[in-house]
Amino acid sequence: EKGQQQQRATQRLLVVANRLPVSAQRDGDNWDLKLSAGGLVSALLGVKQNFETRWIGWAGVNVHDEKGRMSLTESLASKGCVPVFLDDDTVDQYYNGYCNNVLWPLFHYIGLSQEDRLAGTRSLDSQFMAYKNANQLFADVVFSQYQEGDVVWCHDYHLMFLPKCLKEMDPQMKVGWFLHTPFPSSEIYRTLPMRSELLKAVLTADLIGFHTYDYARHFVSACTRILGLEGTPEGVEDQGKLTRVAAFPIGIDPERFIQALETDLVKCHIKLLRSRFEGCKVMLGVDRLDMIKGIPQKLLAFELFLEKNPEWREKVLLVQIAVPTRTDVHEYQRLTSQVHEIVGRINGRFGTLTFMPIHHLDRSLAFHQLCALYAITDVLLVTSLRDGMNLVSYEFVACQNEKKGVLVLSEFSGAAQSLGAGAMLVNPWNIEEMSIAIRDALNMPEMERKERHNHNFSHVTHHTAQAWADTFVSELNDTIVEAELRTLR
Ligand code: ADQ
Repeated sequence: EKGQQQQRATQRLLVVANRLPVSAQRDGDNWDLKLSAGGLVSALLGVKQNFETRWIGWAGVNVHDEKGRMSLTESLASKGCVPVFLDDDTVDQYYNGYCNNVLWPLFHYIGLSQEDRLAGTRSLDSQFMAYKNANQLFADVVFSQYQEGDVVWCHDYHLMFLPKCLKEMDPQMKVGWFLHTPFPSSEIYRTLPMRSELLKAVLTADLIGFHTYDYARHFVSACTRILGLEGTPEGVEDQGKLTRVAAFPIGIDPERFIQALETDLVKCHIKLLRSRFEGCKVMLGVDRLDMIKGIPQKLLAFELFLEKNPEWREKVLLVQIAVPTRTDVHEYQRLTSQVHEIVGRINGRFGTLTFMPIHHLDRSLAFHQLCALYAITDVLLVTSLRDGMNLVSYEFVACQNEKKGVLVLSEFSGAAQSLGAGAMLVNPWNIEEMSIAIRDALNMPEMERKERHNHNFSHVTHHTAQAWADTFVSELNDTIVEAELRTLR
């Protein structure tokens, strides 16, 4: 056992995701590298302690000259990162096209209009081809880094073909795949034209992980209904070969937030915000500006709340931070204008010369600002229409040990399964129900707030990112690769 632990302590983990944890920007002959924000990055930074980690992925820039590619590769090496280079057409067809226009909406139950979907089918074949080619490019880079004994962990819907490409290159390679989004009901999944090929590719992995038991069950039933394979409590069986499928709920690094609250910088910012919002309850939303996050629904619920509860006007404000993403996609531009229009209307209806009910920011915040905002908030509103997990709710809980604020949480987020007992669960499609939840959250007695918070805090501090990664990788280590099994037989 001890020897095994020692072996694991020095084991190399190759983490493969579409995006590297750093974004690169060119400055002449040099590269400016910035740590990118996001759930996956913060979660995986925790795993470093137990494994020697190497990251493989796209750096978010297209580099056309060999000199530039070499210098970027060199700069990234100092951060333990290895770049995959994609050309413009691949980024357009694989990333904007197949990943973001096909898989992302489908996995989040976002129905495209029949017209849009029909128009999309014309380019679907070439996008799918680009998707497979891009996955092969990732595989080539992984293979160039791979040493015997390494474990390879593939992430997310961008890389469903990667396990297959890797196993074709080396059947002995230990390969795991984890999905950060929901996996939809098989009734939704089976409308995808390439449904079988994608499932078969994922099934070549040794371990397949999801955030919740429901997503794992949806995946297994897609395999049984579409591929005719056998689903077992352990996973999916194909002619005696079992692919393990299980739930591994992600977490955050709570200490990072708890310690930040003790720093002078955050304390100073907390003071500033408190005096700025004095005499007012603060509600908060922190989301990427994405259609899955239910931002318009949240705003409409707040509007209805103000309409029905005039005694709360000028006594509560909503701070909504919405980081723009995928800004070149038409649907996202439409969402931005829709959100701006609703915010304008509500501020126009309920604002006064000295008070605006909604503070809406279209930008990302620095870590210390985010921590301070979480700490002074009375009610956090997470109204996702679908969300794999939702780490914002975890981060809020980590920062609320003093205030013990209320978490209003969509029942369609993965987090509803882990924080459901402490949060107030809502259906984001029911605007009236949400407006009542807002009122009840603002009026909740301290005793109840404490009880609910303690429940959530205990979960967030016990189910950390580190524990998530350790569990996944150690289970992956324990799987017996099919090729090994054949030699044992
Ligand atoms: P996301 O959809 O990005 O992640 P989430 O899990 O909430 O959603 O993580 C967002 C991260 O970005 C958080 O760490 C948050 O602090 C940060 N962030 C958001 N807005 C910010 C802002 N304005 N300024 C600074 N930082 C900001 C995907 C899935 C989720 C899943 C994660 C991890 O969609 O369902 O939980 O991956 O698996």
